[in-house]
Amino acid sequence: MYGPFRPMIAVLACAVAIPGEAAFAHPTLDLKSASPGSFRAAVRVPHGCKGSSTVAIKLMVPEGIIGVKPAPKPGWTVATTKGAYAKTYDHFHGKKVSDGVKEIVWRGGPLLDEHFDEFIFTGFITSAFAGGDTVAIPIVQECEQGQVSWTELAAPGANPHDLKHPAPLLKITATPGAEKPAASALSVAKAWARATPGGAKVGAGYLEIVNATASADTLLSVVAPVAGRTEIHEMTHDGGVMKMRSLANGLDVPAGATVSLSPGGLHIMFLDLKQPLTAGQSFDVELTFKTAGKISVPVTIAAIGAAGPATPGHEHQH
Ligand SMILES: [Cu+2]
Repeated sequence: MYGPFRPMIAVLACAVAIPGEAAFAHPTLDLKSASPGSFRAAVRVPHGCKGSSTVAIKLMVPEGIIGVKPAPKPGWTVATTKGAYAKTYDHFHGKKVSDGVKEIVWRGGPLLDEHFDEFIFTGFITSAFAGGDTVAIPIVQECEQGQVSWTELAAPGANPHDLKHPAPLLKITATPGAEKPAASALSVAKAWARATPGGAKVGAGYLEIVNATASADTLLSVVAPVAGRTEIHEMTHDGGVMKMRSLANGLDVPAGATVSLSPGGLHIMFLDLKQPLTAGQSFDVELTFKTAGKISVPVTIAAIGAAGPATPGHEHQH
């Protein structure tokens, strides 16, 4: 019955799909990540400008990347523009560098829309970048008809896939040698809990997480032998009422940040207590972090209603 209409529908679907696909393919780097130091990358140009052939690729060198050199390319001329950097950087062997290539233009082709090509360059990632950073390398694509500026950057927290003309990105990973000492610099301190009245099945604990590393970490879970199970809770306002909410995906600890769990805010919830928490005693908890792994700390138990951990000078009990 509706057989004859089928090819028609298929053709329409294709016509709609093609511009959509074209919008999603954009210039990228073949190199996805690099640690500070030398690198080699190629800009991949997947298509022209709305069907028009590419005749030039202009690459803007981001501040903090120095010593950039383009590779010559058969059928293309290559020109560089040099200038002063915003600051002086350390290159190899303590050599100071304050100027260099800031722009590369490959001109030639034409590179047809149905072909792709790569434009190679090398450079040096300075200590202006650390592991966890992302560097955008803006590209302007010039065609026989029109041009496209691949220079858009996602706002913090936004999805880069929502951008129409995103700049190619390079992820910076930590220098292999620097990774170890940095990773061990996540520490947990000042862990304490409030004593519980007899028969209570829940208690709360507090502590401080100091992340002195260059990368974000996440507290995934806490295990305490005194409790049947343990959760990480946050306090939220809900129509003027404070409510507790379990952080099912863990607690984020940004790079360089100190996250404090304290009364009225973030806390560790001890559920199904096997024994009352008695002031003056202590117990161990084991925290598991995504990157730092397992860290065990002693938790001292302060009086019911205490605002903070008991300090030795204020204890006048026997
Ligand atoms: Cu709670």
